[in-house]
Amino acid sequence: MTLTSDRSRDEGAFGFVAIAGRPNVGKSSLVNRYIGRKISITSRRPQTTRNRLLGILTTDDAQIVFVDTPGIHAAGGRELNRVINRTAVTSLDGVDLILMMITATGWHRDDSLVYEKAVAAGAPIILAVNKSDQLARRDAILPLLESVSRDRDFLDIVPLSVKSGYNMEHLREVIVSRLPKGPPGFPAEQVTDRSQRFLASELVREKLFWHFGQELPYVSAVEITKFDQDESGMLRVEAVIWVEKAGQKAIIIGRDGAGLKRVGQRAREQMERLFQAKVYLGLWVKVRKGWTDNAAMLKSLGYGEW
Ligand SMILES: Nc1nc2c(ncn2[C@@H]2O[C@H](COP(=O)(O)OP(=O)(O)O)[C@@H](O)[C@H]2O)c(=O)[nH]1
Ligand SMILES: [Mg+2]
Repeated sequence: MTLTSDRSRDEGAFGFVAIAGRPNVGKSSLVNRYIGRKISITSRRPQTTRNRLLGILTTDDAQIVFVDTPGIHAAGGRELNRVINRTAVTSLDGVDLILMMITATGWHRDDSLVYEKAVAAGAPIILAVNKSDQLARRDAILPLLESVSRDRDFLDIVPLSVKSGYNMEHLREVIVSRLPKGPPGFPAEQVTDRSQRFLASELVREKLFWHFGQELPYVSAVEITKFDQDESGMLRVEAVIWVEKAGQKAIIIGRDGAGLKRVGQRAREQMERLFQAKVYLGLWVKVRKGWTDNAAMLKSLGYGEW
């Protein structure tokens, strides 16, 4: 058998890679950067991601299916938190690889919890140390790389900056080298498993994170009540923002409706970019007391479901 004939029968790599990490290390940002589109919302606050979401990266040599997960953290309190944490942990089951993310600032206590869950899930683990752009000097990361690998079992360790793009291609190649060979599982043009409807609701939720104070985004959920495309190609989207209290509703709506208008405007712009269509967006704010602790309501809003 010659090398050439071997190579001509070479198959690409295909597999599922779950991204595990405590909240805010840059998991969703990584998926968006690889896919080249905002399919997973991000913010400076923890727990922005609530659902499992696939980001599918197809290249000549491979198809990598990233499983974006909510951050794993020491959960407690409301049912919503428990559901989110459960989703994060069960998303690690049955994947080919786990990409664990930490940041260059050091190993945190919740990182140990994440590592423990990743080991329990059973797939080999690659460690990415993100936000290396925040270090004054690139080699300042070396002591951390050295210390995290002591007593822990990583296939590879890759310093990274999703923000600057540093080592993104290198990490992709490392992942590809560790994935099984096989034909792609999804059409090359498919970038996510989520519907446009879901992505629309997430973009509205992202703007709540961007525009409102500490608490509000955590007691808000977005339900799409209409999603139609008319003959002209215009998308008509209507959505309800659920909150827990009348006061929260007043805050979102804002003076003369200015708050809601701002959220609507920004969300609409991003929908137009993502869906490549003109969008009409109607938003309403409604109060349902205790929805974050109501299992039935959480289910009807799609939490804890794949
Ligand atoms: N400086 C810096 N910030 C980053 C980097 N990657 C992500 N971020 C920021 O970190 C925050 C959390 O990102 P996100 O993707 O939502 O984190 P997740 O909770 O792990 O999904 C956002 O404000 C991102 O813009 C990076 O490489 N460098
Ligand atoms: Mg996220």
